[in-house]
This record gives sequence, C-alpha cells and structure tokens, in this order.
Amino acid sequence: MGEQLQRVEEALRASVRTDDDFLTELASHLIKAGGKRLRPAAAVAAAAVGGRPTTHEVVLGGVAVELVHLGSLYHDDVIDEATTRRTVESVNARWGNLRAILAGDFLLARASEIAAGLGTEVAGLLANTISRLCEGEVRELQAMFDPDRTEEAYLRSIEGKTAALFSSACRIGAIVEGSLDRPTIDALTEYGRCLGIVFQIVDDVLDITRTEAELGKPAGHDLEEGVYTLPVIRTLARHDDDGELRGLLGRPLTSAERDKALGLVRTRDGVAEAVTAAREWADRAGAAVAPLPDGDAVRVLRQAAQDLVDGLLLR
Ligand code: GRG
Repeated sequence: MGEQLQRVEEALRASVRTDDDFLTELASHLIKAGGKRLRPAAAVAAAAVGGRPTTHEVVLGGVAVELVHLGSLYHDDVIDEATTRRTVESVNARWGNLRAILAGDFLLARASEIAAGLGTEVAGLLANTISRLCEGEVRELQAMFDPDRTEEAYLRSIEGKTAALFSSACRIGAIVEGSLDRPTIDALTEYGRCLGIVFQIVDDVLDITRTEAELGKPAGHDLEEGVYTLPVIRTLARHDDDGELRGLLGRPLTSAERDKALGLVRTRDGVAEAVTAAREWADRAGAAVAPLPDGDAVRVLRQAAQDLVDGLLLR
C-alpha cells in the first residue's frame, strides 16, 4: 500500500497546481499538512480485489475522493470557525472565509474534472456523493441543540456526511479497476458505507473521551456546538433516568456545564455502547465482503474494518 499511496500523494499535489501561485498555495495548504489519506487507501484496497497491479486510473480515483474530502474540510472549517486543522492553521484562519470557500470550491471542481476523465458513471457518482455530503451536514445542522435527536436521525446524518464518501471511494476504485463484476462492486460499496459509519462513530466517541492534552483543545467540542452524537444519544435514551444530562442540554453550555455533561457521558454507559455499535458496524463491513472469493485483498479489507475501531480508539 505504501508505494500506491506515494503515487496518490504525487498525483494529489499535481492536481491542485495552477498558473496562479496564490491559488496553488491556498489549494495545497491542507495537502501539505498531511492527513491519513484513508479514502484513497479505501479506493486502492477495493481495486486490489481484482488481483491486478494498481493502475493510474485507480490512483486518480483516490485523488478525486481525497479532493472532495479536502474541499469539505475547507468548508467545514468555515462553518465551525475552526482555527486549526491537521495541526496547522486552518485556511479560513490564515486567509479568511472568502478565500477558504473559493479554494474549497476549486478543490471540488478539480475533483469533478478528474472524475469526468474516469467516465460518466464515476462523474455521476462523485457529483451524487457531494450532494449527500451536503445533505448529511444540513441534517446535522437541523438537529443542533436537539436533545430528542434520535439514533436513526444521527445515522442518516453520518451516512451522508462521512459514509457516502467512504462508500464512493470503494465503489470508484472497484469500477475503474475494470474487471470486477457488478455484485462485487456493490459488495465493496456496502463495505465502504459500513466502514464510514464505523469511522464517524469512533471519531464521535473520541471527541468525548480524549483529554484536552491529547486534543490540544478542550474535549467535548461537539457537545459545545450542540451536536449530540451517539454516546450522548445513548446516554440520554438509556442512562439518564434522573434527567441530569437532559437538564444540561438543549442550549449553549458554559465550560463548567460542558465538563459536567462530559463527565456524565463518560461515566454512564453511553460511550461503551457507542464503541459496541462501532464494532457491530465493523462486523457488517466484514460481512459485506465475506461472499467475495477469499484472497489477500479481501482479508486486508476485513482486517482494516476491525483495525479502524482499535487503531482509532488507541490513537
Ligand atoms: C463542499 C463537499 C462539500 C461539503 C459541504 C461542510 C460539509 C458540506 C460537509 C462536512 C463533512 C465533514 C467535514 C465530515 C466530517 C468527516 C470527518 C470525520 C473528517 C475527518 O476525517 P479524517 O480524520 O481527516 O480522515 P484527515 O485529516 O486524516 O484526512
């Protein structure tokens, strides 16, 4: 995987080069800052099920999905008024919202150009994925500060804002590989969807469980923003008979109230239940590819789903 991801890296940097040095700088800012490149890795790993060397088209599929991810981060940081991202100053903090939005649009446009070069189906798929990201994000905004947000509503939101892109990463990798049949492409798409759900649940757990020292900023950012994620939803639904947590939510919190709410979510069973839910989704990811002919690539995918839970929790 290392060599393929190196190829992704080079193509990613090349994809945002323009005649305008300032636009290139804006568009390269977060690429240079690193990132785990999980979505390109998912595209490459899905394509590997075909058993052939990674083609340039597969690398470009990975680049297109990472560019959409990056564009969404640029926009998300404007929405959140974030000051840092990937441990560096966010684009909006350094250059302002206007330039951050335009550079995010530019990344989406470059992703679309690359996808169009990979064929009509991939272009349509990527466009639909961008819609689903926006839908998921809007659902999250609509549920802000709502202590009655249901688990179903939470799942629908994260399916859009996170799982849609993981799912499309796998589907695009599988389509452009060129030799895989439709049932296999569909199985890999479902694998990616489940993987994305695992990823977002774990990310949401970490926002509750990590300490301020680990995060470099106060824990409980989601709680503060009024985004009630699975650990909170489970605590409210099953472990809040005295109504102590509910009494704190539904409005902006002082830092003392945030710490109190965090303590309740951490010590009651909501966190443990959310981790169990993440493991169940990891099992579903594994089950999605279980019918495929056994081989190294399928074993890697199944292991990756399990490792995602453990690796991220230990990160
Ligand atoms: C413009 C495409 C577009 C979308 C607009 C803002 C928005 C709608 C959607 C936001 C979606 C979003 C930011 C979801 C969160 C996904 C998430 C957990 C990101 C962090 O991913 P990592 O950890 O990041 O893979 P790195 O830095 O490792 O790449």
